[in-house]
Amino acid sequence: MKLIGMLDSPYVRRVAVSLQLLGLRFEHEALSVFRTFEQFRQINPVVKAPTLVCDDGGILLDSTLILQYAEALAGRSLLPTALPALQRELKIIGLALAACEKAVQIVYEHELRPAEKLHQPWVDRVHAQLLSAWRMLEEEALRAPLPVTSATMSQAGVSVAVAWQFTQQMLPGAVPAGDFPVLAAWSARAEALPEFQAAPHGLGTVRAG
Ligand SMILES: N[C@@H](CCC(=O)N[C@@H](CS)C(=O)NCC(=O)O)C(=O)O
Repeated sequence: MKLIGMLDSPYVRRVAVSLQLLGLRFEHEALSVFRTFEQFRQINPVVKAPTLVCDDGGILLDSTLILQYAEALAGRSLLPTALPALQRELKIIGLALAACEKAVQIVYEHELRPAEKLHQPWVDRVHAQLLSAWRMLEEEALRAPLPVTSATMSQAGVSVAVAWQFTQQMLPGAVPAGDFPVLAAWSARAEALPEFQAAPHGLGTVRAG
């Protein structure tokens, strides 16, 4: 199977790291939804990253749905089964995905919209939502540490780590690391894991494949 999309997308990176943690082999093609729109469109006319091209040639989109497929393929899950643990896990994933969405919205507002058309009240609203998501995640991480080894990393951990890295890289200063000391320290440990090192945020290709 082949993962399509750039590792500067937290959604693509989430899938790239998770596939490795699940022990699945895959190829990676770092196509951009912007710079290589036409090439991407040949694979998925909707041009959404990530796109997964399955071994039978069929395509899947949306990181969460791709991960559902990947877990069925691997015969194991990065989610806990016990209900209280699952509830906390899903809350953290939801917050991390909201943080990704809000950070992406701010990036698009600045990079895609002409400066004179930027609507500051909308940017302020989205920034406040972004900060709320990170505050809630910091509280969660303070309340009970998130696992941070290759053997224990769960989907919540993967999602928080890629969301944090994306926010810090793409919106420097928008979510000051000093205000989120638990997450900042935890993220550094997550990024040092081999599965993250093999798929660093940026323009490159997954090294593990
Ligand atoms: N909910 C989706 C979000 C994916 C998403 O928005 N990806 C961005 C790249 S970071 C994209 O495809 N942008 C191009 C577009 O929406 O037209 C997921 O989890 O995969």
